[in-house]
Amino acid sequence: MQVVYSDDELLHNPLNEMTGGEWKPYVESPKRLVSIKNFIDRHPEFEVVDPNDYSLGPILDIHRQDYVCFLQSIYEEWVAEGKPAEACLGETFSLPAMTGKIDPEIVRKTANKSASGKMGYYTCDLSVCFVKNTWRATYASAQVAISAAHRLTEAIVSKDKSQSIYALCRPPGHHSSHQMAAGYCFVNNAAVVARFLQNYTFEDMNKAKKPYGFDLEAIRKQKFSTGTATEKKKILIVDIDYHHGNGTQDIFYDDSSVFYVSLHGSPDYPYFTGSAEETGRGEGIGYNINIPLDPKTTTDAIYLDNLERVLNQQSVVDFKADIIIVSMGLDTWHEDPIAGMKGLVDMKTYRKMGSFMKTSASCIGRPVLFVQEGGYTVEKLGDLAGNVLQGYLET
Ligand code: SP5
Ligand code: ZN
Repeated sequence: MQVVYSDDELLHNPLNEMTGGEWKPYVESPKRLVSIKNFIDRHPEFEVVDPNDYSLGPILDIHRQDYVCFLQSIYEEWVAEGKPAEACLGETFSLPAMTGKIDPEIVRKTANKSASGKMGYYTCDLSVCFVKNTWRATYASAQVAISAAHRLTEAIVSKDKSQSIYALCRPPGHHSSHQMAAGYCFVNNAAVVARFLQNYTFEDMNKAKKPYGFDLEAIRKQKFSTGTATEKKKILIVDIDYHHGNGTQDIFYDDSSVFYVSLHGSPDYPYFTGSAEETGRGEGIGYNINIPLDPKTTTDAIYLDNLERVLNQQSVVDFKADIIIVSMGLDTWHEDPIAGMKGLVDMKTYRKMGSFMKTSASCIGRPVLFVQEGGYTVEKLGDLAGNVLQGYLET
């Protein structure tokens, strides 16, 4: 299996975050990726490949232009205002209770007058922190995912025997929505590739592909394009991160061409989303399934039973997805420092998660793109990721 990875993803390295009323070392650390990469390097069934550069085009198919400008420039503006260089963090958030009755365009203009205003407008919690190279790492993470989608498409077009790939992404993506950073996430990598697979023909992808070389100024000036595909592929996103992927759900909530399924711990972060009653809106009704699980009582068997059941559920099978995207969080593991289900204690469970992505009725015979999300037990991450991927490969 190919693994797309870039060293640039290590450059986002905030010192601390505010968690549960305390300053703690930033949990979403570059060491996470190093741990997974070490495992990958030691196992010959994996081949690490570099990303290419597909410009901002695919990112702007998901995220608003003003939000992407914010990601690109907020850190410099923060420092220029004389604020601390080690932590650019929100302090006052634009909740509907404060701004809901005002014309949204006026709120947007007012928010954009200061760095703190922008942070409160475009972020929603204290696990979002910008440092000097946050945008550089975020851009790399998105290009890693997009490159993986292009390679997977190549395998599909040439009818290769192996149609799976792993995007070793960091920062993660699933809490980020059209114009919001949240929960360590800045760009929603899984959502970006879902749309990229839908909007870009293989020829569009080939045309958009450039050698990867990060040049901040060049990217600011670049012209972006989108794809020309006329027939939308159907994408099934299976989110097995411990946390509910509120961003991914929000992005595709009205959309019947992307089916979002999430298993997650509840009650827990992000606190306001993830209920089983959230089933989609408008055209999207029926294309969103949430399975909240009690982190205190969920065991290996209960977790696997729920995953297997939903992946064999009639509505998901009838969707007849063209491609499966797995939002692969590894923070369900019982020892996770900020998450974890108490009863998920068996590494073999992760192997079975991987094998379901090949054998279940909704996934069988489909190409699979694994996108890395959360997971914070640094010393175990290599084994956890490896088990999911090997479970898939060995089935
Ligand atoms: C991608 C991802 O996994 N993001 C998760 C972001 C979670 N941030 C807030 C965590 C708050 C958890 N508080 C738990 C305290 C444990 N002692
Ligand atoms: Zn998570």
